[in-house]
Amino acid sequence: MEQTLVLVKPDGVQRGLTGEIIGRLERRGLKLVAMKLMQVDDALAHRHYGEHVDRPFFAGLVSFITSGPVVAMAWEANNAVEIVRSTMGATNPANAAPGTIRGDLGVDIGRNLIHGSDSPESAARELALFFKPEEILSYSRSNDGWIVE
Ligand code: IDP
Ligand code: MG
Repeated sequence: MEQTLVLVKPDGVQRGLTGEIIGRLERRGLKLVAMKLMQVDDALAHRHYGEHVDRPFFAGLVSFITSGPVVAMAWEANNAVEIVRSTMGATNPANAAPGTIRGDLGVDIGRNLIHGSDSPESAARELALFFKPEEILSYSRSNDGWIVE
C-alpha cells in the first residue's frame, strides 16, 4: 500500500488549522499511519527541501519551515501520493482550486499550509527523514470495506 509524507506547516499549526487539514484527509478516506508534533531544525529542513537549494526562495523556505512546530504525518492508501496532492491543491494558493486545502484556506505561495510528497520515490525518502520505521503503524479499520472495494 502506498504511503506519503504530509506536513501541516508552521502557518497551519499557528492558525489552528491542524484539525481542519487532518479532517479533510480523514474524510477523503486515507488512513493515518503515523503522526507527531515536532520542531524542524535547520539540518532537517535542508535535507527535506534539498531539491530547491538553488532556488531564490530557498532561504525563506528554510526559515519558514523552522519557524514553529509542524505536524508530520504518514498517510496510506492506494495512490496516496496523488490523492493527497489533489486534496492539497496547486502550490500557489492563488491558483489552487476551491475545494482544495490551499484553495480554501490560503492566499500566498510562501504560506501554503501543507506539504505532500510529489512521487512515491520522494515519499519514501521524506518518510525516512521524519519517521523511524517502527513509528509507522500497520492496522486495519473496521470500515475499510466501505472505503475501498
Ligand atoms: P509543493 O509544496 O506544491 O510540492 P514545491 O515546488 O515542491 O511545491 O515547493 C516547495 C515549497 O516551496 C512550496 O510549497 C512553497 O511553500 C515554496 N515555494 C515554491 N515556489 C515558491 C516561490 O516561487 N516563492 C516562494 N515560495 C515558494
Ligand atoms: Mg514539493
